[in-house]
Amino acid sequence: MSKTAQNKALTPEAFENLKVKTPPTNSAGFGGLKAAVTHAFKYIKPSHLLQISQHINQKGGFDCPGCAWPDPDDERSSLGEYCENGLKAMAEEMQNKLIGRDFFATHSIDELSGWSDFEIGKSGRLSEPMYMAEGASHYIPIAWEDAFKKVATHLNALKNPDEAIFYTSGRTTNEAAFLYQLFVRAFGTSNLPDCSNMCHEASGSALSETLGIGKGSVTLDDLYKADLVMVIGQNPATNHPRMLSALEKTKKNGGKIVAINPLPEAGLMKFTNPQKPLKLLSGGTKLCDVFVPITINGDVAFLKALLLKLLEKEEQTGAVFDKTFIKEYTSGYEAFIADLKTYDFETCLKASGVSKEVFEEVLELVLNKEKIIICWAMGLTQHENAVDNIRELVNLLLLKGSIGKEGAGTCPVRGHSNVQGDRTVGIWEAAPQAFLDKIEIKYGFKPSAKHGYSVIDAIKAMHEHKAKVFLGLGGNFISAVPDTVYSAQALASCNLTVHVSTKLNRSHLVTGKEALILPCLGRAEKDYQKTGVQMQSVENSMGVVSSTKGVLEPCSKHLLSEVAVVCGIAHATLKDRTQINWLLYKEDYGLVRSDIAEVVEGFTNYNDKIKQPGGFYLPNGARNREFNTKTGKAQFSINMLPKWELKPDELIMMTIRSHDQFNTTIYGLDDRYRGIFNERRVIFLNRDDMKLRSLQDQDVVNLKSEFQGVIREAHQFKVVGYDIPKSCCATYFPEANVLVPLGSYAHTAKTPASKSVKITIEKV
Ligand SMILES: Nc1nc2c(c(=O)[nH]1)N[C@H]1C(S)=C(S)[C@@H](COP(=O)(O)OP(=O)(O)OC[C@H]3O[C@@H](n4cnc5c(=O)[nH]c(N)nc54)[C@H](O)[C@@H]3O)O[C@H]1N2
Ligand SMILES: Nc1nc2c(c(=O)[nH]1)N[C@H]1C(S)=C(S)[C@@H](COP(=O)(O)OP(=O)(O)OC[C@H]3O[C@@H](n4cnc5c(=O)[nH]c(N)nc54)[C@H](O)[C@@H]3O)O[C@H]1N2
Ligand code: SF4
Ligand SMILES: [Mo]
Repeated sequence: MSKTAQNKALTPEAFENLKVKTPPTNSAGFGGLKAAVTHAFKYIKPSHLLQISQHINQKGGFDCPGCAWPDPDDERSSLGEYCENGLKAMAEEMQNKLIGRDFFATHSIDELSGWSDFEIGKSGRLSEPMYMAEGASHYIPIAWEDAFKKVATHLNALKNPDEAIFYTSGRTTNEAAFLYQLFVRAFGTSNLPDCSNMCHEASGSALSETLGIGKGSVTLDDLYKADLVMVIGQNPATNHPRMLSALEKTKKNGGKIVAINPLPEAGLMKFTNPQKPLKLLSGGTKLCDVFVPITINGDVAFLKALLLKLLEKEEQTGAVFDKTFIKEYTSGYEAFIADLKTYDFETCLKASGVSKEVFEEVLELVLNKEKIIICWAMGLTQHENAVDNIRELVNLLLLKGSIGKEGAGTCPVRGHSNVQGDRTVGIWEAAPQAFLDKIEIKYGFKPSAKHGYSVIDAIKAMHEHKAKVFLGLGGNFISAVPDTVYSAQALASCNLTVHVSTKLNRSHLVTGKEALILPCLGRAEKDYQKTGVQMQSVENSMGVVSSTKGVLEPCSKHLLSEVAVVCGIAHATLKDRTQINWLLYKEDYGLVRSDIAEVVEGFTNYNDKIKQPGGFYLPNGARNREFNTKTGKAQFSINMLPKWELKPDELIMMTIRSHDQFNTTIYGLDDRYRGIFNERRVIFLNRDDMKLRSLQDQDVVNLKSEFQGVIREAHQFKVVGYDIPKSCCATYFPEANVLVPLGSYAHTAKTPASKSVKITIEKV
């Protein structure tokens, strides 16, 4: 009998062979280089490795498909502008194994779903389009034109365009993303959920409201020039490794660094730049001046404690706040101060879990520094009060006048390599009317003004049979979203699920009645079209748009580019319902860029500017103290302390990334910087909490979360005693996603609260 959707969606509950070592305090250096090269050699051809390493992140080369950390504007290192995890991302994409009709004839989806995510990912690159018929057990080959027709037939059979969901993951280039959202809007819906909904959506909401732009304000150069950089809720050594080289420069220039994190993440403590061989001898740079071991979700409380003390000192000395800035550029100051005064310092500090000594050290720095940058990532955005976290840190920056000046500002560190660009060019279920108006003027149809489904809403809509076709441009929806069991039922209830992908993943196994896998080119591959090899473009975390052009031959001749897939689907679906000639765009991507230049702000002369080595900066009001908010000023905000409480036996759990994964893609089974080898089903626990529960290292436990009366369970995790605050614990994503309730998400932004899941544990 066929496995149920939920059984296929869950990661197998089998153990590998856990080894635990003392976590290192240093990061990168020889260890990182060695790990990356050894890893890469296992999966790709040596000649490919050489070509990749010469062109990745070089001007005129291709953009690393890893994270969105920017490349230096000036000189780029001839030793290579990439990191260990960039190389791993490439090795994963350029695997020398191919999977096609033989693979799928041999392995049923039931069988594949019993494989671990690591095994699924290592099966190879998808090499031809595949189709799964209703009731079938195996995928079979399908011709591209037939696949397009199949999608078109399903879409056109819907009663209402809002019954289709069009998901995007953040690797998609500007050109493909623009065409995709154009197609979706021409089809008649705004249902464009994306990975951003689960990622920095809360940053976007909070920053738009307070500073008038949903992106960060700093450049790399600012980071070098800051007096103080606060890194909150972020693990750069693993997730944005080259950020450590930038922080090393900050230090060299005399800047201080504070890390606020429940875990003493390795790279923040000490870093050896692998591109500076001499540093390897001297043992690296101590990066972090103060480490703040905060309790999970203690950030608003900690920031409030800081704000209260800053206010106290300002009232005593008048020398703490930037009063000229506040007067000229901000609004809401009085109300904000009045509200702040209703809080008690001791209560706030206690709620943050931070000691007075550590607090004083941070206070000293914040009091005395003028140019402050705050960097953050998922540790702040994946909570029910995520938007408050970010608004509160903006309050701090505003008081210090640390916005829109050299060496100061906001730095939300983005995840996927083009997640920021995708949003800029229109992947947004809640796009502003001004953007929709421009589409109407340019293309002569009226896009739906109704907001579409975000990820959470899309899952509910599928579950309630309000949505019946799911199409994913990249990504691995079922493993990335919360509440795996409910979400699997949602996907399985669709008439058709379609994934445009480079590699096999679990989402291909949790199918609708019918399913398609449409394989596409990767970043490093040459994109041959009628007018020659095409260049594309991406935007990094600091708003720089640059070109990316593949250098390797495509791994299979049956692959299409994402642009070609989108054009194929659009043409088959819309026929002559619009005046848009879809098939022309795929012959020359310059035509797409010409359109973007007309429709999206900041892209004038796109085709010329993209040729500049290193790309070009998009306009950024906050960077120039132009605040595009309701009041035209930077907005102070009022944020409450979060109100949650733990029952006596409960812990608060964050779901985090290991060093050997890119989101749902599992590179390997180690988490070297945390001393974990050969296992992913682990739970990091405070040793006192272990004692309380009579647990020993390596004991096997089951996890349970209860939310609004519904119990969710995840079985078989091994206990690891770790340096983590009391009552806090950590597991890896995606294994623990089954415990994240769909109904627990950030207010305003709807980011799943996957960093604050209340759980209980039970020894097996
Ligand atoms: N190699 C690699 N690179 C990646 C990715 C990857 O998976 N692998 N993913 C990419 C993507 S899409 C993203 S969004 C980014 C993610 O980058 P990160 O946000 O760095 O990733 P996470 O592992 O989710 O780590 C969150 C960090 O926040 C801390 N944290 C958790 N809860 C709290 C809290 O309440 N308060 C504070 N102060 N800290 C907290 C955790 O201890 C952890 O250090 O990385 C991108 N880059
Ligand atoms: N519990 C928990 N859940 C989380 C998070 C968390 O911290 N905790 N983090 C959230 C975050 S920040 C994010 S961004 C999401 C990530 O969600 P997604 O973006 O949906 O997931 P990824 O794992 O990045 O997607 C990997 C798949 O993308 C495909 N792919 C890779 N490269 C390309 C390409 O160039 N083109 C195409 N078409 N496909 C490609 C491959 O088939 C691969 O299997 O997960 C979220 N989920
Ligand atoms: S820091 Fe990010 S973008 Fe840069 S090489 Fe590493 S993974 Fe790639
Ligand atoms: Mo992300």
